[in-house]
Amino acid sequence: MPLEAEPGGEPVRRLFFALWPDEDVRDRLQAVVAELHDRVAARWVRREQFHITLLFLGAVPESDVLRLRRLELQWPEGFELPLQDLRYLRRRQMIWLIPRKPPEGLGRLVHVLGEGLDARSIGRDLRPFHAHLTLARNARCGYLGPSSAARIGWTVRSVELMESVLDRSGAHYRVLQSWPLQAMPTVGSVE
Ligand code: 3AM
Repeated sequence: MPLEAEPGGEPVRRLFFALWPDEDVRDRLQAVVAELHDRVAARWVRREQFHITLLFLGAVPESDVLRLRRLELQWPEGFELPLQDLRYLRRRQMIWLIPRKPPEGLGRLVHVLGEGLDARSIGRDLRPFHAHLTLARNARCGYLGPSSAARIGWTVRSVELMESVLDRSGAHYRVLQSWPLQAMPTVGSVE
């Protein structure tokens, strides 16, 4: 299905699925930005906007927004998501924070979500998923080097449906719906 707005004038909203960090993870992400801020010219993502995009839906007609908010899927288990590596994408002028090895749980989640949307004929961007958290855009820098702060352990327990609202100052994101993932097995539990 195309991502463009439906013909006929039905209102559309710009939506995507994402992982939305808690305040503690946001603090640590902000510390990474603070460390880079003075030596890299860039448009830094604001603390309240940090997220990891899982699937981009684009312009969704209002009638599908309700269907999406009521989405019921066999959600997989939550997982640990370590974000260790800074990556500078020179051509796109972006700075990403990425997991060195994306956890299997993350791949499973994106897969379940994609299959669930396809089964309901809800259109989405089909480009392959690359796990990353965008820290900056319009970045001009050389080698970033390791960041002492970039050892972020994030326990992912939920998945979010996000709305992106564009205004003159850029995009603002808000959580439209959140689904808890299955509880993780307790480490060290004995039969
Ligand atoms: O989380 P990041 O910053 O990587 O780049 C946009 C942002 O991703 C991406 O969706 C997230 C929230 O806007 N995005 C925007 N337009 C897109 C498109 N047409 C897109 N991703 C895929 N296709």
